[in-house]
Amino acid sequence: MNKFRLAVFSLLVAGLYACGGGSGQSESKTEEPKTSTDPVAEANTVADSISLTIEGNDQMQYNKSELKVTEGQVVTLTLKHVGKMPKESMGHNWVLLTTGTDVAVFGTSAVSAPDNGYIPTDMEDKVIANTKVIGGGEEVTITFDAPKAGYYKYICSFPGHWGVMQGSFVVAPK
Ligand SMILES: [Cu+2]
Repeated sequence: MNKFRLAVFSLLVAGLYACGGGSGQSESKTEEPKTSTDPVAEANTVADSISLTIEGNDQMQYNKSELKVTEGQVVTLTLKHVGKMPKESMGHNWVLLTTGTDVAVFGTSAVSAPDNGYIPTDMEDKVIANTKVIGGGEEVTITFDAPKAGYYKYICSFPGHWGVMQGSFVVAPK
């Protein structure tokens, strides 16, 4: 019995020495962060780019009231006019405005800028990205960098449309 205990004790001591050894300790230290960091890093990985599609119709409506992206993403946005009316009477575009832009002022000013795609020339600095105006059956695609995290507004700046055709563009933090 005593012999057995002694044997177990010496095994434990041997084990402790082995674990306490320089190489044994540093090995377990470097391995631990590896296994705990990797899954987290993977969970936080965000795609470098994102593709969005939004439709406009002959009833003066977008089919989406909110679009979401993540900071730093390259955004490819396609606007489809799923109606049949020409762009002279039911044109649509998609205009992403900087935070704090007065949507009503922008939308009202746009009326006087048909030659500039209904982007008021004195408010171009309020535009983060925009498509040209399209008519029924047409579509247009633009690519731009997502702005910094926050809440933005997008509108159709075709005369009289901004009041109904607008939505939120949400940029999530990375
Ligand atoms: Cu419109």
